[in-house]
Amino acid sequence: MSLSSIKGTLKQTLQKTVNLSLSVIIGASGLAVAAPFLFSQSAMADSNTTTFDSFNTGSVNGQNGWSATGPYDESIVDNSGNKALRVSDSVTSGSFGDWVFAAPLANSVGENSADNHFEMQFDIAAAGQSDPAGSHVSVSPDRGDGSRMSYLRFEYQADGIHVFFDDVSDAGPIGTTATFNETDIATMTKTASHNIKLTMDTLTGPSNDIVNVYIDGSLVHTGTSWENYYRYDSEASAEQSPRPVDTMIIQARGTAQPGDLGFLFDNVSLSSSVTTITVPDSGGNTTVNNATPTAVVTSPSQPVNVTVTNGTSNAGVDYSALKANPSDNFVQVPATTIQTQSANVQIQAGTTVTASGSWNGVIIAPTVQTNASVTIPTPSGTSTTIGTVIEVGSSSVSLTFDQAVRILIAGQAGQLVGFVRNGVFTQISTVCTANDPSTQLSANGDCYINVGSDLVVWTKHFTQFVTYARNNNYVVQPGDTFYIIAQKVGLTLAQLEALNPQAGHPAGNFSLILPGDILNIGSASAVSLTSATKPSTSSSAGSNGEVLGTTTPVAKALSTSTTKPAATVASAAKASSGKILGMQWYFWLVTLAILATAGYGIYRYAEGTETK
Ligand SMILES: [Ca+2]
Ligand SMILES: [Ca+2]
Repeated sequence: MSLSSIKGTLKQTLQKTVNLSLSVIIGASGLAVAAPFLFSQSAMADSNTTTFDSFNTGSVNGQNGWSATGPYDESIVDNSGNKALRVSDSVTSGSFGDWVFAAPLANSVGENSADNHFEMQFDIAAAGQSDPAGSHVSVSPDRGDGSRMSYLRFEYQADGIHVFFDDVSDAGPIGTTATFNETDIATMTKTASHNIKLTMDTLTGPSNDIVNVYIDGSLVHTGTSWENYYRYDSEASAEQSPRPVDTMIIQARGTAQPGDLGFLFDNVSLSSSVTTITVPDSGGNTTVNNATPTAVVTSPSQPVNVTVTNGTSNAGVDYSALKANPSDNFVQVPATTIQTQSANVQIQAGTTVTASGSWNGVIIAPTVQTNASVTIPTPSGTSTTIGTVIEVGSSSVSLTFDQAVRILIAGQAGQLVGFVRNGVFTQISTVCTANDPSTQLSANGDCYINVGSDLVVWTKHFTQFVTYARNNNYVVQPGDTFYIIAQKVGLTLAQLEALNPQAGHPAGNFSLILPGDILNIGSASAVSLTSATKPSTSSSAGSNGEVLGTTTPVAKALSTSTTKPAATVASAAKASSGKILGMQWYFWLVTLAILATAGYGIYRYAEGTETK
């Protein structure tokens, strides 16, 4: 049937001119192909899709499982073979069971059902362009008798089709009157078709169902269901419990607008499956696992504790419901703890998380990565051993925070630590102050501190974090001098000498070392492998004599060699550079004496000093 014949059919039916757009219906059919459904692995999951293309024109009632037994303005219309369902508010009623119902799923979705994740998706377009403001239809998940568990209303207004969402707040007990919260969630153009998807997770217990509404592929709203209306409101006393759903109802209630053309529906898909999300309980606690890897946070104030079951893939915390605008790339989050076997992340209350680009609001829980996934710059003659590599945040965007986040890496106290961003390794060389490191960190800053047997990083960004150790042994390379080695490994000359009293030829003669000699450069220490060549630019105001005094022998040597005991590692290194100069002059004189009395050494300490 051609567009003109659709118009003719509608004109016959409605006695008015129809302005049905060809592009609207074609557009509607085009969207269906690109609208995949996500299923869990549940054997119970099922789905159905209706294109209407095999339907007969006229009422949808009785066709392929659809029903519409009331005297309403609904009909299958045809555009050159692409058929669609048109429903208007030309006739309205407060009844339920006789409205338009989609072909039901085999498996219903509900708190007491095997499946607890429901999706309904469809294309919708204006059937005409001249319906007056207020013309509307509503669409809801339902079980076939009008027991709606959520609600979307599409309503013509001067600036387009407004989409209203209603959910229910009712804390109970039974007999309490529910409050229906209506939100105007979107305004869609009237001249194009739009794809609508509503997902509903019916989680066990009150006040915790999650309903998400997507328009043209983008999440536009997150709310809850009508579960508490059925659970508590006296209107539901005949059956005081949340309803399962297996279909979708299309209806028009309220004021009728006779002659309206209403809306076209096409490519209606329904599905049931097992949810992949969990929500915090009344205490804010939840555990994620492979079946439900995502914890969804809907309260902006309740602290959340997420425990990640060991072995969970793609565990994450979804804050998208807290975004002021779903398209925002930032969100303010409540106090959050994410506990995994290898790490513990603590985000402070009220922290704003900002993404470097478009972001779905999900923070991926710390995940252990392979050691081979990072490369740490290692000076020749030395080797490093990677302890733990964890990735946290997002694999697609960089996440930053306006308040420092605490990341505890279990069992890694005493290790060196750094992070990898965009493939570039950066050592975290600043030691945190013992208290309130938030004030210590600049934007994108980091510091670390040993806490018991664990290593804690305070940071304002998420990425890959790496703990590692430098091996004690350094193999003397051709051209090396004590001075060059000290520079390579980030020690002062005095520290290197203190660690190697038996080095040199003869022992104690540091001016003569040979390739292949083994020097002790300390183990994991507070001293940076790279600080000698890449001096820290963080002029931290913090200090931590305790850490310096309680870590490795190298750190102890450092704390005794510096003239500023309270200085941080970074500033201590700087302070000791003056000492290096002092030692250089001393050893220069020694070297001259050695050269004068013992002839030429193959490897001269003086080489190092000449470069200063
Ligand atoms: Ca169709
Ligand atoms: Ca629930």
